Amino acid sequence: MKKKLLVLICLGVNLIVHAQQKPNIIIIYADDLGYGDLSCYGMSKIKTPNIDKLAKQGIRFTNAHSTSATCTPSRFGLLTGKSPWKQNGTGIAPGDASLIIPTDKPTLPSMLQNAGYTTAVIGKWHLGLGTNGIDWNSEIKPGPKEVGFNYSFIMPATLDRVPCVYVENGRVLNLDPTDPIAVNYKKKIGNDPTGKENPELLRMKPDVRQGHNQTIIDSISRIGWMSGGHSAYWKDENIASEITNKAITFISNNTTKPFFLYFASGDIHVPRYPNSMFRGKSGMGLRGDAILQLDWTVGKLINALDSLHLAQNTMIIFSSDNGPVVNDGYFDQSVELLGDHKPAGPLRGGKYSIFDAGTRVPFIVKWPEKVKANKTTDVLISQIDLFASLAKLTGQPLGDIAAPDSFDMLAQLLGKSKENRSYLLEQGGPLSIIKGKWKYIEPSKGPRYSDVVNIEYGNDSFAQLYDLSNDIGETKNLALQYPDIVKELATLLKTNREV
Ligand code: NG6
Ligand code: CA
Repeated sequence: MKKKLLVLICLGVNLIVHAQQKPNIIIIYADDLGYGDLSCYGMSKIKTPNIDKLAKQGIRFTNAHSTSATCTPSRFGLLTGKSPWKQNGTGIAPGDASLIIPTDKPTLPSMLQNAGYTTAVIGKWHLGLGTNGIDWNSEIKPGPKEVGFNYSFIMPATLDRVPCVYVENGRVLNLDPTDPIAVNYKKKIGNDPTGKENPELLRMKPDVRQGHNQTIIDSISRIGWMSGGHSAYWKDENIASEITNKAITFISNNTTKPFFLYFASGDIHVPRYPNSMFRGKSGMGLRGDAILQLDWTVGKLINALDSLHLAQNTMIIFSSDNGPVVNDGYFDQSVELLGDHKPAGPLRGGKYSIFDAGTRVPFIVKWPEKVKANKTTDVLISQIDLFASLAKLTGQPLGDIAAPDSFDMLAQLLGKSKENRSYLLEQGGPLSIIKGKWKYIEPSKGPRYSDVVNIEYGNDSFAQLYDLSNDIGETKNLALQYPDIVKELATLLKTNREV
């Protein structure tokens, strides 16, 4: 009898252990962080010890890509597993855009909910909210909750777009109902000062070639006009610590069941106004200071996991939504103080670009339980693959409608396979495709270069073909030498752009 009881208890314990075996999953998504912006990816001017430690304890990918060279489409691809160029309206979203993620199809967070995860998004959203205009003064939906996040604490668009307020679980935080919020992207509303009319109130000058001179929030003028909501304004220098604290609270509240945290840092997007702990500390201007703040954030999250004894079975995936830009709307001294630092490392282009710096980004996976430390891999992988890979990891079927463009790359994420994605598409203005060593960029009419952001877009009216195996900087166009490869890749690209 006693023996039977013991067996039963053992079985029970075993079941519990098994039930807990699914790892926690955290995606830390930086904003505009370039391939060369971390010391573990070759930056020498400042150090990013916490992110470097992640890489040391896990796998550092050197050929991982976001889908797109800007924020909204990359995030759309990450969360839906669908290529953003297959849906209209997935370009950079204004601050009053409607939600662009369909609520009737599986998403990365809803798939993980089905697998038993409690899910949260904390940080930058930039995927639209509501359906036909947003009333910021009542419950804002559909939004994160309707696409599968149990908890949300978000900056609605970008740091440089109004409204500059946090939205927690569909409600503007700290809103005074007697001072309601109105937002307009077409014309000025309300009497709040703007950068255009009151430049003396600003802590950094907007580059008016790029707008950014509308309503002033926290002494910085933004894109778009807003009135009301004064008690709800965020303070730029506190954003990093506020969202980090929210993340730590979420983690602490979910120690007994698996959780998924999509942590979308506002760093290092403009306007850059990191905390006084970091301002002036990099010697590289506010952009460098924001990199230090991002690294601090990662350190805080790791410490929280360590102290809750969760680190061993938590999978952390660190990456960036698109490549680097130095002046993206404000004169914040980042250009003047950049020195010889190369935000894109050896790559050509930057944010907005179809050259590789637009989409080839830092990508690190750490999961002590299953992933061997101290590895580097050049396996070709896309962020869009996280959906199918994490579905595989958590035993979720994808069915016909989920994540149509996501490939299962779990073995690669865990360092167990070196097999490249068979090919991969990227989006700048035009599309490009990488297959093996070859990269083909389709012809396009857009400008080749922007002197405003000082970035080569990579547009050309002729086809471009580069051999990335010995020309990672895309300097020699080989299209005329290899017409058959151009033809093959152009056809493959065409088939993959269609729905
Ligand atoms: C651009 C903004 C830029 C930035 C970007 C979005 C202008 C001229 N430039 O349109 O400042 O906000 O949008 O960046 O308005 S992203 O990382 O969210 O895609
Ligand atoms: Ca971005």
